Amino acid sequence: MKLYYDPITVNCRKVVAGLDLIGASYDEEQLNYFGGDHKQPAFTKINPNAELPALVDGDLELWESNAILVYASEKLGNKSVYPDDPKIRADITRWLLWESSKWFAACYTYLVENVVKPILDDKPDNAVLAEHAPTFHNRASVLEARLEGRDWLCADHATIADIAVAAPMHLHAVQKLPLEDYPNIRAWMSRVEALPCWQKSDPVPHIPPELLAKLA
Ligand SMILES: N[C@@H](CCC(=O)N[C@@H](CS)C(=O)NCC(=O)O)C(=O)O
Repeated sequence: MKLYYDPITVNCRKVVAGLDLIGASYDEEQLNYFGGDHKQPAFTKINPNAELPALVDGDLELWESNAILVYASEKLGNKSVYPDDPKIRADITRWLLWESSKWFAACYTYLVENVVKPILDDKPDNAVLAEHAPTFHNRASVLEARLEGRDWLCADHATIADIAVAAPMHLHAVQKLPLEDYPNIRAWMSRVEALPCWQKSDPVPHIPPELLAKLA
């Protein structure tokens, strides 16, 4: 398997951490997201959406980060991080879909305003953040309720669902995600952050110092 990715992006961090949790080894090709490598024909012939990451395994060209996690789990036969009990699989599928259809967007506005814009020498737009806040809180409340009395989302240990749902929050401090009212999310995120796969996929060492300085 060969992974095309840039370690600084949300969905690439998700896949790098997830493949490690799964125990999958792979070749890699790093692309430069801010340099626009993902928009070049060499990559868009793999992913016509011009989005990172993508995984190639023989004649399979796979995009969508959550599909990559499911594929690698099944290929490796890892039934710990992707249990084969139909109800647990359905539950994991539900959280993967929720992440990509609702949670990613809920967190992404904070990433754009508080991280990407400063990197591009622009200022966060507080009006955009204020308008978006009810959407974030609506979705965070769903996750907060799910985590009541649970250490992990779908099992008594970390699964690919935890990695997928944590990814959009991966820079939550600099993203300035408003997590004050969500003790269950904060405690769960601390557990995710203690996982070796999460620590090894930290994007910060890959961010050029001159860009990092703009976030200080
Ligand atoms: N649903 C896709 C989203 C992929 C995505 O949005 N990737 C971002 C990086 S995290 C990207 O490459 N965006 C293209 C761009 O900003 O030009 C997935 O989960 O793989």
